[in-house]
Amino acid sequence: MIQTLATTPFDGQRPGTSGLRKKVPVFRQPRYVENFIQSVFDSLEGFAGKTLVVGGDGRFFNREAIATALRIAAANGFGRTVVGQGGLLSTPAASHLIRKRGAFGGLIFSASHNPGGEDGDFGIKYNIGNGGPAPEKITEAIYGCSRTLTRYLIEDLPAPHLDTIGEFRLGGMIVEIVDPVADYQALMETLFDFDRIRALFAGGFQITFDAMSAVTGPYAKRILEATLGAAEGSVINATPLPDFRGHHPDPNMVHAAHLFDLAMAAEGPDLCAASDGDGDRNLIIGRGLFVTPSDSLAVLAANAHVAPGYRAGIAGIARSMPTSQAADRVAAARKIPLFETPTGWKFFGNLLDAGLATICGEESAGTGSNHVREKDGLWAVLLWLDILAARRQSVAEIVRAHWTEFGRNYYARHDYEEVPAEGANALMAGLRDALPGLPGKRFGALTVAGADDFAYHDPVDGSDSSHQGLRILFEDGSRIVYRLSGTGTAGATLRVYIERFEPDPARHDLPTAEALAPLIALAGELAEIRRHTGRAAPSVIT
Ligand code: G16
Repeated sequence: MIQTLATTPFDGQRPGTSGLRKKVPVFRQPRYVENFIQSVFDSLEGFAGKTLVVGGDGRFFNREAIATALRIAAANGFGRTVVGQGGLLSTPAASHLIRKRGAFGGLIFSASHNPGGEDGDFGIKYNIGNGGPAPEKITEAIYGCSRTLTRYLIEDLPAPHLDTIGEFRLGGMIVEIVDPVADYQALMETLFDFDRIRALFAGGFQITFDAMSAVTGPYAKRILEATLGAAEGSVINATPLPDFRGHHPDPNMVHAAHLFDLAMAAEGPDLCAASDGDGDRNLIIGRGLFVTPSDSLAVLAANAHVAPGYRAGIAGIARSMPTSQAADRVAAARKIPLFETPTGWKFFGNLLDAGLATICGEESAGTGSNHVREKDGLWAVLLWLDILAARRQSVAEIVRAHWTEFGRNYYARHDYEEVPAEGANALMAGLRDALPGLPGKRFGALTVAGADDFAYHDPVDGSDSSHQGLRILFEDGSRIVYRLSGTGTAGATLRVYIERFEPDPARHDLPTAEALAPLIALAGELAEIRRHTGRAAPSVIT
């Protein structure tokens, strides 16, 4: 029976860069999940009898939240929900299922790379019918609904058990529990030359893929080991756990430092890779060489045509504004357009739908293509493998050849995590005020060519997004960018992105910190980072 229960709004249910993210205890408050999901449905129209895809990354509270969501979806009139077995679906696999099933949309339960467990983070994201994150127009409507909500609808029957594959009835709705890997694997087989990659592994190529005790374990085990023949044990931390074994499932140089050490060993694997909590991010380290996400985007875009799914070439490349300009050089050389968007995968959706861009990427370890409408960690690893198999060179050889051809964009991101919000806001406000006075100023060898607060005009739907990060551009092509993260759950996180272009191959082997030293010092001075944050050094450098 459908119940209509009274409720009152919660403050702060505004989706950020990637859905609503809060601490688990916040989500566990009575009516909190109910309110948000009802607000999502209240902001939408025309879904009666339609299909909703539901899945999550397996973190603590995943099953409870999904059970609640199913009961609310049934009460609101969805005809069918397609749910990954065990409540698991990687974010890219959910995106694919939405597209494949012609679903109205999907709910993804994840806080991505943020830590899990009872006191960790949780999140809910709504994706639209193209498979991608809801655009700002919808997330703002959800927020609007959450502020005036007075009731929610819920089916009073229990949701079916999530572990048994098959179809079950929940009130007027069918709940279909599916294998989370099968459709995704089938899609990958259309994009890449699996025989060629199989031959690569048969020839002794070694990979270590760290699933970080998160959702990609079952995907990587079945695709890399069972199908492509990577040695058993190549996929480590392959069982999704509610607390990710107490780690941050964030594939960066801090939380996956052990992979870096492994890859730097003389006898290390040919490729070390990892994905994050929900499977949309990737880390790529070849033996002896870490590949920055920005470089990875550029290399993948330059070589994608070797893979069957991209043989016809790519229509364009899109990158988020703070991502390095390495991809711009590939686009210019190949005479294809380059789109610079605000941070957030949702900004790529229109470009992909319109066929303007084929490959997209972000400095935050995300790369993807028009095969789904999310970034895709395992896809990036498979494309790297296909390129390695086709070119018969090592990761380091391919990246060095790329730098020789296009030049090298030295790049680093400095994060100041969980700093007081007032200090972070004051830093941004002070710097924003100072921007008009910067052009023409000289700082040592650097001269400011321009400075602005990045704004984006979407060429497809004409929407505008302002205040997307402060940019200081120098005459030699170097850049410093400042942004406040939209995905943190405590205080504020200041991100400072630093980049310098080096055309001379003789200077492509400097340590990044050394290559960027003058810019790093200047970034601290210009924004008075220490005064505003109280921090002498960043908490994470990626
Ligand atoms: C999300 C978004 C990405 C964004 C990243 C970092 O990734 O989908 O587009 O680049 O957050 O955002 P911010 O700098 O605002 O923290 P994920 O993997 O967390 O969903």
